[in-house]
Amino acid sequence: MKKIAMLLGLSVSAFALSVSAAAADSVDAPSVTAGPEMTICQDANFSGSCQWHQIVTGIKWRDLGYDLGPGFQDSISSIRNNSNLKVTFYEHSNFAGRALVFPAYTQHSDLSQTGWANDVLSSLRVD
Ligand SMILES: [Ca+2]
Repeated sequence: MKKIAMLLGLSVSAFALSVSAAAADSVDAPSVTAGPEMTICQDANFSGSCQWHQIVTGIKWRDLGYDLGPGFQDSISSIRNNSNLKVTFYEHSNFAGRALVFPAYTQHSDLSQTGWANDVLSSLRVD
């Protein structure tokens, strides 16, 4: 977190809200109020190799190895959705397998805690 904020020169403040457990499979905490709309990192705690993306309705990335690059297929370990849109990741390409939903302004800093979603995500959609 600090590393990202420093990299971007942003002042980031965390919310202290609670997330409804029913709203998503495994989102651990609300995210931040400033910064890139989506952060995807290969390691936990938003470290390792990361990418930042703008989020718009209608994004359909069927194969993260193709859409983001081969290093982001079956390797993502932390995700922040800092947009006002719902982002859904899938276990397999073409939106197959289990889904991991990130409601607006949510994140998961360590996907290994989900029990299944670490190093397996392969596609995503923004509806
Ligand atoms: Ca990883």
